[in-house]
Amino acid sequence: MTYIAKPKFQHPGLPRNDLGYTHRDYEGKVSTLCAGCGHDSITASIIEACFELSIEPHRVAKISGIGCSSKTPDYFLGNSHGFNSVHGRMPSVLTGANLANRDLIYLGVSGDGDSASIGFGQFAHSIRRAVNMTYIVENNGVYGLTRASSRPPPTAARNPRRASPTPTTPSTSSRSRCSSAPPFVARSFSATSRSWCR
Ligand SMILES: Cc1ncc(C[n+]2csc(CCOP(=O)(O)OP(=O)(O)O)c2C)c(N)n1
Ligand code: SF4
Ligand SMILES: [Mg+2]
Repeated sequence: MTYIAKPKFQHPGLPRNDLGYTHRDYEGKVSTLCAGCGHDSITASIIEACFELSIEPHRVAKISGIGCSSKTPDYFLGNSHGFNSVHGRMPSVLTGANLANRDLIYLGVSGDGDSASIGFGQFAHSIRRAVNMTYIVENNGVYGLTRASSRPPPTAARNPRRASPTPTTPSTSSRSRCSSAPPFVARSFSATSRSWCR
């Protein structure tokens, strides 16, 4: 995985949370995603939420699959545990880690391709089993990392990178989650990130 380490310097006047940490303590490496990618907005919101909730970084485990979205755990919570697993297999790896250590806070980071295509079964069963985790699906409407491929929950609109729309029934990952009765579901838009970290 490509990365650029961040400089350690920080302004001495940065605000601190109840633990005495600044936002810098919740950051990771410099993102190598495309400039303006919405995934980076989600990363910023996770940093903000963990700062505001005064979460101890060493108590968090970030587990992801494969994709641009699944690269993002490298860009936040650099002092947390993390594992970048296999495409669509984040839920099973996270479930195993959860069985081994129930004291950590588990963040599962995935994409619409990772969770609604190759990993759809794992996605559904992790909810059915009520695995103690926060499952984040960064839905950009495309297989971003592999470029130009239609992803599985198509809308009526054309894939902007493909000439033809996918001719199958739309299914959204949040609708699938609701049918499995998870305890809490939230959905937001990365361009309005201030609203969804609260
Ligand atoms: C088993 C397997 N099949 C296919 C791939 C190729 N592949 C890598 S990323 C990806 C799609 C990722 O899409 P998504 O989860 O939506 O993430 P995004 O890049 O859009 O954030 C695919 C098909 C792979 N790495 N492993
Ligand atoms: S290819 Fe798409 S999803 Fe991947 S970093 Fe670039 S803008 Fe983001
Ligand atoms: Mg995607």
